[in-house]
Amino acid sequence: MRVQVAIVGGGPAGHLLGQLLYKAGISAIVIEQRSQDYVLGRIRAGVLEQGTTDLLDEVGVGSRMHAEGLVHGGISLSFGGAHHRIDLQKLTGGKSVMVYGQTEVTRDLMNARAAAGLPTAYEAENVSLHDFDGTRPKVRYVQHGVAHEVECDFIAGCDGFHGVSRASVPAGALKTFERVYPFGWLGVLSETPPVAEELVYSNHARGFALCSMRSHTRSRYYVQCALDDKAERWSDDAFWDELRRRLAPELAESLVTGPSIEKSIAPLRSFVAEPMRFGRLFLAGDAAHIVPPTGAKGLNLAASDVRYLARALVDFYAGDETGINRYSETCLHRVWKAVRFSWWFTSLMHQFPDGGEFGHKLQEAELNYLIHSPAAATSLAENYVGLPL
Ligand code: RFL
Ligand code: PHB
Repeated sequence: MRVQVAIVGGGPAGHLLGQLLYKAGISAIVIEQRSQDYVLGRIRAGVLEQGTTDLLDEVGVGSRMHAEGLVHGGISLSFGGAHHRIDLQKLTGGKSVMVYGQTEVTRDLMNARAAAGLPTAYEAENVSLHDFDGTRPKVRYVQHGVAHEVECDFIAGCDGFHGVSRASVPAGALKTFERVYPFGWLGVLSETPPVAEELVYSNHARGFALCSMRSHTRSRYYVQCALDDKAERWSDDAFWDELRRRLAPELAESLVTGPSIEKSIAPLRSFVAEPMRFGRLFLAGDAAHIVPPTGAKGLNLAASDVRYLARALVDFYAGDETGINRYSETCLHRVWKAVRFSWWFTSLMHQFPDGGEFGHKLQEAELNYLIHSPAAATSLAENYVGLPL
């Protein structure tokens, strides 16, 4: 098989790139190691920046998001027994975020891809990348026991943090930057109405908690947990008790609980690989960088990477190589700002083993500063809704 672009990884980055290229008349295949159901079973992001929703509109998959997604003009910060609203809309000149699950974004993109009859290889095993230091790269894989080879002009490595793409770059050609946080997030999805109309980020002496949602009847909650904790160790009741303890009393009292539909633990990490291009291989999304979920930036960064990449490839086929040559630099400029924001928000909201009383007092002072100073709140708000592309 021959295509212009072989996309390795069929998560949100890979599928969104596939749709952008399709709209631009560039041929591509998406090669995904898991089944479609497995990819859609992973519960992850929930908050989309306007730049991301604009992109989904641009590729023609925005209608269900606009019908079912929830537009939020604010978030709350909870600490010291009370919660305080940050008015994102007022502070950013009218911007808001869209609460719509990553699973749904991916489902909409997969459906559009299938409806257009575009090639996708699910359950691709032993995916390997070849000759991307020249002009005729290849991707090989085995699907249902049959070996395949795809010849292409470019490979887009959209296969996440543990994928094969970044690992295929020769040692020494990439520099990596990493911070692993000394805790994780235990997340629960439940068919219960959300405790508040908007998201609540809570700093509590027992640890961070986040109240999020997928709809008016489906909630997503997280509590900070130890790195070596196991989701199986948490009964639903133990989770709800712990969450309640970490919320301001007024919220805790109105929390509606129910059986969990999903329960999992995610570690928190900041990671960047530079550059994001090696020859004809381009890394995008979690394959190139990871941010802790506190700022809700991971999926949005994946979307901005593939937006830059799609535009660069369109320019390349029109005879202009500037975009592909600047791809890494352009992405990293935005990536590092999101890395900074996610690190800052994580540092502000979590309990650190070595934080001590001094650390906690500093967090309290900064939270008070945030809710009383429009300048400080504006900095949070403009990062939360998404910095300009
Ligand atoms: P993904 O989603 O990991 O998809 C990569 C795909 O590649 C496949 N793959 C391979 N395919 C072929 N060959 C191989 N060798 C392969 N190896 C892997 C995988 O099966 C997978 O299908 O990366 P992508 O597309 O870059 O998307 C990134 C986002 O998933 C991620 O950044 C976000 O989920 C992060 N994140 C959040 N981001 C937000 O913008 N807003 C949020 O509110 C938000 N909340 C979160 C989050 C991540 C979380 N976890 C679990 C880390 C909340 C959580 C708890
Ligand atoms: C989520 O709904 O899963 C979510 C929302 C906001 C975050 C992280 C995760 O910052």
